Amino acid sequence: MLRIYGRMSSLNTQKVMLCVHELALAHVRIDAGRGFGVTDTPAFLAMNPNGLIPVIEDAGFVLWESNAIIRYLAAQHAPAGLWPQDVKARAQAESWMDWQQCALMPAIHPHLHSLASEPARFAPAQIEAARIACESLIAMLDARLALCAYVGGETFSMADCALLPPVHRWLNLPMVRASHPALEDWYRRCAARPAAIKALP
Ligand SMILES: N[C@@H](CCC(=O)N[C@@H](CS)C(=O)NCC(=O)O)C(=O)O
Repeated sequence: MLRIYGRMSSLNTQKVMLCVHELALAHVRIDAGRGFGVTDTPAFLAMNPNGLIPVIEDAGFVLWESNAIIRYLAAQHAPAGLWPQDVKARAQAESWMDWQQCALMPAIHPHLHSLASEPARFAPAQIEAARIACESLIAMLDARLALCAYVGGETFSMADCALLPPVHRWLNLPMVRASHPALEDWYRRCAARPAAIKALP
């Protein structure tokens, strides 16, 4: 059976669990990371030398990096659903997934830590710079969602699995944000899906 290592408070684990629940996959999730430990054990480091979650093990096949895991599960279990069949549609979904990792996450990171878990880690100027960067990135996603119903196109895809958890965090941070109607509509539709209700505590 598919095994997922990761604590549910981890955004990257939430992305994978959203995909797992969308696909209704039989699975076992093992709490790991932060207070749960596990990630510094030789057995875990043999699976992921980075010592980070999430990691999956699927009949002996081990994979780390949340977006790689989402791609793998979508390609294997939903070739016409979460994994768009059309090569151009798939490439567009993938470009937004890479954007989530390379652009959105670095910008949102100081907010998640300073407002949620580690108040002293970032200086006020860094937080303000991150807020401005996030607003501009979120505006880009809003413009995309004004053109199509979901991040990858007209249907829910693996790109939505990668984007929903960070947007969920952003929209629930206790701070003033600009209004983004298309993004907020997409968020409401996606967050109401049964898989999202399970994956986003
Ligand atoms: N790029 C990696 C990032 C993985 C990552 O930073 N995971 C965090 C949790 S979201 C982690 O393992 N933190 C240490 C811990 O929880 O012990 C991915 O997308 O999977």
